[in-house]
Amino acid sequence: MTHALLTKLGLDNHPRVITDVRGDETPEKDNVILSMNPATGKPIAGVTLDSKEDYERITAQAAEAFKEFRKIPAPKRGELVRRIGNAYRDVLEELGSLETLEMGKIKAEGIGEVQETIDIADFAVGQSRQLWGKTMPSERPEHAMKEQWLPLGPVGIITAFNFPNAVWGWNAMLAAVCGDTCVWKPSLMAPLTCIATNEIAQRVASEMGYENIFQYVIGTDDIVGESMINDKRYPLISATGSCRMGRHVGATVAKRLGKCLLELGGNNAVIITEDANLDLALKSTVFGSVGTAGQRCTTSRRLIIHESIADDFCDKLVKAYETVKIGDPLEDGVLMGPLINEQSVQAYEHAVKSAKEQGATVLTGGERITDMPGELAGGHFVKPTIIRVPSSNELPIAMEETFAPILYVFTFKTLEEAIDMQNSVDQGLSSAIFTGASNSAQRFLDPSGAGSDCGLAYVNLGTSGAEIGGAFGGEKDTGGGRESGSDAWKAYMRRQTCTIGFGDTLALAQGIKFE
Ligand code: UN1
Repeated sequence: MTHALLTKLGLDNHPRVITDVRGDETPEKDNVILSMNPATGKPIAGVTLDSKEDYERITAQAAEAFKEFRKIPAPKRGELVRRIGNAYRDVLEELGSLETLEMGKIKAEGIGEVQETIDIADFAVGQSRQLWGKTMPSERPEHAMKEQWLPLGPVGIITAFNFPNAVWGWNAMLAAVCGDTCVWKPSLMAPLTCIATNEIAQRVASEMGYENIFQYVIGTDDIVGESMINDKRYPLISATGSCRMGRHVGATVAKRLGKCLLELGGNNAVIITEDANLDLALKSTVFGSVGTAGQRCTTSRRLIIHESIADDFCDKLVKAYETVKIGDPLEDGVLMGPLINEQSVQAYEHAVKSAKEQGATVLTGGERITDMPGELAGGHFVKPTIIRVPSSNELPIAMEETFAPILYVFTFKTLEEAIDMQNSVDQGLSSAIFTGASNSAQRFLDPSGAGSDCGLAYVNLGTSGAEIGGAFGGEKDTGGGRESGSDAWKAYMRRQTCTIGFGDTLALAQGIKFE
């Protein structure tokens, strides 16, 4: 299975990929990392790391290629992206399965993620004919004003392990129609998905005669990451990851006055009012908190439920959690795979322990799974967990984002209190309300800004699973960036205001006379 997948995706004979890895042995080279299967703890393949010199070469190539690529008409760049989207359609299942193998999300979600890249490719094709600027009336006679959007330069794209394909897609598909070249620094936990994804895009680009449009650098934060964020040749760094990482990237890029697009952590809550469709709320909450084993930035981490329905809803939720099939993420019917690695399991255990010490009650889960059968015994499996917060509604650990399937349950009396609780964390990515009352829904979306303070706000839907058509991202410690749909394309271009005189008389703005 693994070998056939690697072959189909062109990774079996790839110069960067070493497929004859056995056991836990690191290949005999210090510039090689192992891509591990989190469901078994066994290596899938080795990948050679880029050095500082490789980084320099790749960046120089991206800068050089940009000079020509920007001259290609935008709709023609759209044609490139259209062909890339189709190339992903051809390997939808294989690429989705590779993700599953490498980072452990279930196959349906792996395929769903590649679909998200295809969707953004389709979106970007249309966008390539709509890189619109405005015209505005000049205050001077015989003058015209307009703004135009111009290609920006090479874009540095830093991605996390949890969305190893689509987050690059959000950036790269738009960047390409905008006329930018891309250099991708993937997570060292998902290098194979990066190589397979990028090779397809660049193969299609090469077929159209465009070289070095899509490149990647696989390396450590110290060598590759630091070089990239400090490098003026990247006018834009788009980075996805933890708030800690984002603070460092943001400060470093700001120091050189570059642009940053940050998509960082979330601590997303679901509010459920007493008049909500509870069946819908239940199903959505299970997907939102257990999907991707709690490793989405949009995962539901807090449930804020009206006190009158809390006990009953928790009973049902516990029952639903206990039916979630945990196992090999490639197997049909499995709903939850492993966490990415042992550190994540430890972070999960630490959060559960802290919650108990802080007075909370574990309603279900709370421990790693030690009796997985066969090969899965070496995997990083944990039980999806529901933790009931003490009636004081105080639980410091719940203010932190733990990248694991832990849902903390809070209760409220008034909607105002619920919205305050929802907004009381440092992050501001995603939020949701389940309610049957239109007034409550509208108060959650209050146009004065007094409702949810997040970048994403859902009504009668869970916190995860955004469509690509909207702008994706969040406020506060989530970093403020917006990716994918709406007008997120503007981040990948520079704006120029053009004022054109077409008469023979000098006219100064603000009516200034200078004679
Ligand atoms: C992420 O977890 O970094 O809204 C991205 C969602 C997905 C994207 C998640 N469309 O859950």
